[in-house]
Amino acid sequence: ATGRTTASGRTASADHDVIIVGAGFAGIYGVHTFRDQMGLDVLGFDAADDVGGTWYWNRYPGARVDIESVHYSYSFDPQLQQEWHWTEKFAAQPEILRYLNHCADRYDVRRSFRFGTRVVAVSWDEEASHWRVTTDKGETHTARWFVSGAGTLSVPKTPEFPGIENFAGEVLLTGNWREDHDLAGKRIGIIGVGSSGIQAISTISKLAEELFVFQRTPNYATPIGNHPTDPVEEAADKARYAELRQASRNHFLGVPYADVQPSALAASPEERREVFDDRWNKGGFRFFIDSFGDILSNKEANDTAADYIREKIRQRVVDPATAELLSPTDYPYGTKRPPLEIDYYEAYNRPSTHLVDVKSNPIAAVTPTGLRLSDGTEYAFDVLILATGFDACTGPLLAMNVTGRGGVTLADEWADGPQTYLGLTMAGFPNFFAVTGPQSPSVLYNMPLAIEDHIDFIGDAIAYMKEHGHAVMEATAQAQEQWVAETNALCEFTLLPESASSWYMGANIPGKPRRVLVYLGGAPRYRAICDNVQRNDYRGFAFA
Ligand code: N01
Repeated sequence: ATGRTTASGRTASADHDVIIVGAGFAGIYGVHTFRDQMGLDVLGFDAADDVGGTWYWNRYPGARVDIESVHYSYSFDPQLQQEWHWTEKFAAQPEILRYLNHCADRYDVRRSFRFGTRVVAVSWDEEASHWRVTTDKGETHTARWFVSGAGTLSVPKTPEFPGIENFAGEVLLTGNWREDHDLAGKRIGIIGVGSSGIQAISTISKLAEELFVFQRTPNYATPIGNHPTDPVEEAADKARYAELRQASRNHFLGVPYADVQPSALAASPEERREVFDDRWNKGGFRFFIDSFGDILSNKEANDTAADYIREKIRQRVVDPATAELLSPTDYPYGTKRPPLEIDYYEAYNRPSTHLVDVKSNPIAAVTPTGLRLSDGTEYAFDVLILATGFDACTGPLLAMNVTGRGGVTLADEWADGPQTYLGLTMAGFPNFFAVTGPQSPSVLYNMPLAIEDHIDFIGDAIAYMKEHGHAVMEATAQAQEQWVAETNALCEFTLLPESASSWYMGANIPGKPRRVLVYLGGAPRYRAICDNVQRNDYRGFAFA
């Protein structure tokens, strides 16, 4: 308990210094930092039965990371990164979950968490200057600081298909897939061809008796280029790990790529093809982020990449009509988050895998035996898989029913889109921190590094408050207004607004305000801004 005198002169005491939600990458590092490095009293909650976060909930077949595992991992413990061995270049979900379990043991974080416990309300107690956190067990706990490590893609989109409750078979959600399901030899229907759908389709196509893919918007998928870890490469990486981490943190996306060429349009067609071929063959996000610097900002440059991908699709898919249907034409490449794939397009060369266009002929209803389209066509299957995405970035925070100063709810504050300062704090919500929150680089910055940076910022901010005897820290309305304006302005320099259904823009959820949810200035610029804020006595924050 932390007794102290509040601004109003009352002595208040909170049960804990910090309450943190989520036991994924953020919660594990958060507990380690706040509890073990800073000596704070920390209580964590997670709705899951154990650690893992995203990698706990997404056990669908084919789930795999799409940033190289040597980079998509904690950087804070040099010994950990030397000792840990990734078996593949891009680890699959079970291996990442093993890694997070190892970390949970290594830093002994489980004892600070209450698992199987969902936070249902978070309210600021003005008098006591602390947060009251209520769980689905009906308990309320208090803490001076509240830290959300609830993630960005953790609230699956609510199914919007009438009749779904009458489906006789199993309905499985990729984003809430907690155990193995035997899909071999079954007839399966899957809705959605985002990153989750594409990974699941590629894997399930190989084992299903029949697979029906219901596609509304085709995607631009490029090869991940996975392979078993090469021991020589691993040794070389480990020998210069610190340097690699530094290079990652200095890169827009948080990966140590350094081959990006300035402009697709400045290159001759031959040079351009050479670059695209090279990045295509190297795999990972090299094609997207390490080919040409103007792909996300110039439509003509973007067209060259989109044409190249469409050509590849035509080469890989035997049936021309299917290839056509799989080729996106009505939005620029990269304005929806680009998926990485293994054998995805080849799945459609199997006679047992059927692509069904539900854009021209929308889904009308789920029936007891399958699915009916608007023109009356029916499809029958045993299992329905929803790979329909998430209420991204804002969803996880709003789901906790947060109420700030003066009884103002976050839902009301954000009715027209998120309002944050640095994508980490909100005016009117003192001592509240959202790790990888909306309007931070989050999903466009290698997540473990983005998380470490935010946890470190929060730790430093708490230390600063303690050092200066401040009870409360809060973003000013003015700093927040400027941040929101800057985030929105940066988006206007990109092609993102041209995509009709991208979750980057909140456009995948009916009724959600269409606002960019990510800071698009890149991780290095963002980190420089945060450093500057800290060096200037937390400019943009008010203390009491
Ligand atoms: O979700 P999505 P996701 N009727 O929103 C379709 C990360 N991730 O779970 O585009 C018919 O991308 C929807 O169609 P449309 C990654 O950041 C990473 O796949 O709205 N279709 C779309 O095809 C990713 O971006 C990995 O027309 C409907 C799909 O469902 C993010 O998570 C792996 C529909 C949803 O795609 C989300 O990916 C997996 C409807 N009513 C995920 N509603 C890695 O590789 C939705 N759809 C690390």
